[in-house]
Amino acid sequence: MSETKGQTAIAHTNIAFIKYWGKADPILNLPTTSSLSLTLNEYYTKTRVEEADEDSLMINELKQDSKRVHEFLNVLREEMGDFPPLRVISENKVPLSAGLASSASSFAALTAAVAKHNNWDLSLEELSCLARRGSGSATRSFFPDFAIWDKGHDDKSSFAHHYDVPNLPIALVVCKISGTIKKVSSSDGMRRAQTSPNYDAWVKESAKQLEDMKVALQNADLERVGQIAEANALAMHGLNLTATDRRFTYFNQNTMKVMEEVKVLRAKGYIAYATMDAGPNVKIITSLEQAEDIKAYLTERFRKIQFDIATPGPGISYE
Ligand code: 2P0
Repeated sequence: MSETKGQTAIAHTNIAFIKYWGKADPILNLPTTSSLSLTLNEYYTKTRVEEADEDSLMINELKQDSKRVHEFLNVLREEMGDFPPLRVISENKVPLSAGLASSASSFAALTAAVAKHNNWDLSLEELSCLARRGSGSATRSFFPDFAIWDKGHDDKSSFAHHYDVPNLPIALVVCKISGTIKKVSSSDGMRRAQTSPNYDAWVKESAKQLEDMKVALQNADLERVGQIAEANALAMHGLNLTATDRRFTYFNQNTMKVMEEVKVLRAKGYIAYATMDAGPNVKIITSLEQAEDIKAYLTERFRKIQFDIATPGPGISYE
């Protein structure tokens, strides 16, 4: 039996501790700030590309609108040279569009699969640079554990690299508050956040927080890592609330309630800091040792919310 020629790649999603929230160039996806993330073991996208008659997209066995993927494949064709149409078949183990950054793992896996399929000899940094054109956060999903996306100043200088952190026993308690499709896309959210009068101050503060975060990571100071990440996330969400173009929030009542419990947990002596992305879910930064306790505590209080424990994950791989 002849097998269809194709290639499969697996990318894990990442959660930013220092967020990307604004574009200096929306076409090239150049960010206004550098960002830093942790790749997660539990959530990933596995993508296979096969030659076909036209570009198409299936996610979890359902046919999807392929416009964004088709446009991205055309960017790759422009940058790297033409290749035939591709059927893109994705298995997504990330809750779709609910603030668990499925576009990060999706565009990283797609870029890697297409590159390998076409025998392009590229470094992880070069793949990261290409993936940026599909989705900014995808730049960081090629690397295990921690990655930094240096904002750069043009197409070739804006990509992520691995950030080596010695022995940090970190875990996240992921609160799956809502799995519904978000109302404001990340791109639209960023555009509107950039109309906040506080935006320039955020850009400046973010650069300082990134440097502080590197020190905290090198010192394996989990408490400080959490403090900086929480402050950075709240400042990001503050931009949304203060946008002059249709202010908005991704938070709902449960987001606020879980955030209150995070403070209670801290008062009880736990390491617990919240970070939120383009959705209502709260990710609680804690230690591997305390994660189960925190999960049990929250499960007791929020019977309808599902809590997962996520741990540092691997970089890109192929099948
Ligand atoms: C991040 N997020 O750093 C930030 C924090 C969400 C909140 O990157 O427009 O899907 O495709 O470049 O990467 C989500 O935005 O946006 C994101 P595009 P993306 O993880």
